[in-house]
Amino acid sequence: MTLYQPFLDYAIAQLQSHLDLQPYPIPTGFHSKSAVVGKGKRQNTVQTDSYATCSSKLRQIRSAHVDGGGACQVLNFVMFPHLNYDLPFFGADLVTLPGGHLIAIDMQPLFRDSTSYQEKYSQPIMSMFEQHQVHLPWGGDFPEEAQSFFSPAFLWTRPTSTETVQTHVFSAFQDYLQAYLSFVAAAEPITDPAALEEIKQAQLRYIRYRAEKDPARGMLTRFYGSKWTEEYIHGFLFDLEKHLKLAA
Ligand code: DBV
Repeated sequence: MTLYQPFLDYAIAQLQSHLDLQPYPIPTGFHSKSAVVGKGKRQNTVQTDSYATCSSKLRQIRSAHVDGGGACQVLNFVMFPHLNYDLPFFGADLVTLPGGHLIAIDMQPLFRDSTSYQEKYSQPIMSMFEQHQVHLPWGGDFPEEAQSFFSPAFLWTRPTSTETVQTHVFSAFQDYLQAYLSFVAAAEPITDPAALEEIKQAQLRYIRYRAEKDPARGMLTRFYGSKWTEEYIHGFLFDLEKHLKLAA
């Protein structure tokens, strides 16, 4: 059992009970990848397992779970809505490296600066956010250009103990996931062509940013090489552009 397996198990169980899940293909060679890294006593196997599914409102639900034993534990879990919904993205980046834990959990907005969007998708979760922030204080240093992709309810924290991850972070993850699933349940399809175009542009902006700035690129490249890593990022983790090209 790894640090983040209970998070993934919880998420999958919730998805199964609340959504009409359908299979989502994982490209060949990306289901599970492992490599032996380090030398001598520090030699270690690092395995990355992928999970993917989808539903009538969510285009892609996917995770990358990296198990590098004591040296590295990561769960990156994202839900990407279909382009005919104004839903935010659900994003969780749960990272444990020798230097410590780094936790990002959010419902990342399509339209960061729209008041009506914030009223719809951030206001309802602000009290939940504030409750969790008591135990999970702001984590400091944060890439400036990433700010437009996060909501006012962005939980960004660097817990100093693993126990905090297992208790407070896990509880926050559960609450955000639950709240997201209720937004999904309430979401109605958008049909206005101008609104649809804005959603598509916002989704592309987000996905391009994440693919280009993926903070895991360095780590994954070290483990598995650059060819595998770039294909994983563009062909699976952030695959909207690939799918739009295939559909064109
Ligand atoms: N992050 C991912 C994916 C990962 C992943 C797909 C498969 O988007 C892991 C794995 N995140 C990961 C790792 C690190 C981080 C760090 C391994 C540590 C990198 C290192 O220290 O070497 C939020 N994640 C981070 C950081 C941020 C985020 C801000 C700190 C790195 C930095 O300061 O640049 N999550 C990240 C982010 C967005 C998001 C920027 C979005 C817009 O959702």
